[in-house]
Amino acid sequence: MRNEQLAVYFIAGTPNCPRPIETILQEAIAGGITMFQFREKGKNALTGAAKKQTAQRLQAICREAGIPFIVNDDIELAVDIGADGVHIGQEDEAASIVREKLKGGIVGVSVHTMEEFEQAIKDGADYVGTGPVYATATKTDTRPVAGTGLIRRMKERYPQFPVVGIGGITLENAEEVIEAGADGVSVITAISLAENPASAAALLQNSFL
Ligand code: FQP
Ligand code: MG
Repeated sequence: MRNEQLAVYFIAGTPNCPRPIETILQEAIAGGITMFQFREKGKNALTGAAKKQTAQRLQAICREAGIPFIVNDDIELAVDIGADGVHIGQEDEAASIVREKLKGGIVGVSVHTMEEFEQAIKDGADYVGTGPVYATATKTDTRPVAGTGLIRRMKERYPQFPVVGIGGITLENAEEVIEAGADGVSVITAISLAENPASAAALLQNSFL
């Protein structure tokens, strides 16, 4: 993958979307998102065949648009449908094992410290997501709010390694995350709950100007 593909990284599952997730993804793509992660979890999340069918519809939309389709946590599903990659956290399967299962695919890892970051690099991660940069309501089992300091130190030490910020990122604070050195911003609700997901995505792109 290229670092530029992390620029505006949209994450969503059906529970995050007040309208059909396919529609919101299409609008987000029209606004200029560069990557998509299917994160189907929490209350009312789809499972089994319904989850797989939705994943395949979203995968087709991403393929058509030429953006990577990443699956959160569910490595089996990612392998089954031939996703472009997976995203795993510290509590999920090890990156080295995932890399083996998903031959040639993108492996993203969540990190919260410089130590976890360096381990992820050793394990062969393609990019890392770090946060929560700001307070978030979407995920309850989070680490303490990190601010932009860790991103700054990570990119000072490994300038070329792809890093995306996550957690509480909005149209207002996205620029701060990019200014700290992140290759991109990852958001759920800033796009999924926006009145106009396309313009929200476009405004997030503007953080790079
Ligand atoms: N960073 C990113 C990304 N995506 C994520 N899903 C996470 C971090 C969080 O396993 P994890 O991953 O800690 O929690 P969950 O599985 O509930 O999302 F870099 F892609 F922006
Ligand atoms: Mg996870």
